[in-house]
Amino acid sequence: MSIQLSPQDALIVVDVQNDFCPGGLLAVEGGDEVVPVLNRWIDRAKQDGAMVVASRDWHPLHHVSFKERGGIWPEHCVQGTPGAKLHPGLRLPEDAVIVSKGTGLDKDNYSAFDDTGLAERLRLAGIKRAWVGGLAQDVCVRATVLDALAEGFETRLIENATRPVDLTPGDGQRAVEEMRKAGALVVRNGA
Ligand code: VGL
Ligand code: ZN
Repeated sequence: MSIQLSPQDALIVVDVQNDFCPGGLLAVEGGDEVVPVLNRWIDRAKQDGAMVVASRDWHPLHHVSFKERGGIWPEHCVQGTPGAKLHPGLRLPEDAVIVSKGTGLDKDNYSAFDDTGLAERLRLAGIKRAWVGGLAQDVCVRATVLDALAEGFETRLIENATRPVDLTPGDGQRAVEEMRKAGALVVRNGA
């Protein structure tokens, strides 16, 4: 494809972690299929001088979002466990910015912008546009895209670089529509 990025663009790779991939504790169907797509976008970002950000869900044991605490999710992405590691196939550059979220025992964060300082960091770097892909489409990608828009970034969802949890069938498609209505441009082509 021929999309041109620039130093005013940031690629935000959301939660591409083992636990969200097949075999993980909160596996998203086809979750690992986003890896080669995102690797092409990472290459493009590096070539064009864009910033690469990777968020990770990074929960303490007994996190409030877990079923044992009355939350809706099975235990997942516990700090320091293999499941919390970024997918080994993801080729992040050395200067990628890593953002950890969901680190408080009693608070969950779905968005890579929530309590992370990411918006300020992007603004300081002169970033105007955010391109978002990763997992899961209807949970943390959705929240990240909506926050990126609210923070004033021109925001693009890389739809084919996402997969939904679909706790209720159709959640993914509804989330895409919601992101579009909020002002996100939805792109599907590879980098
Ligand atoms: C996520 C469920 C629970 C996500 C995180 O990254 O989409 N989903 N925690
Ligand atoms: Zn989580």
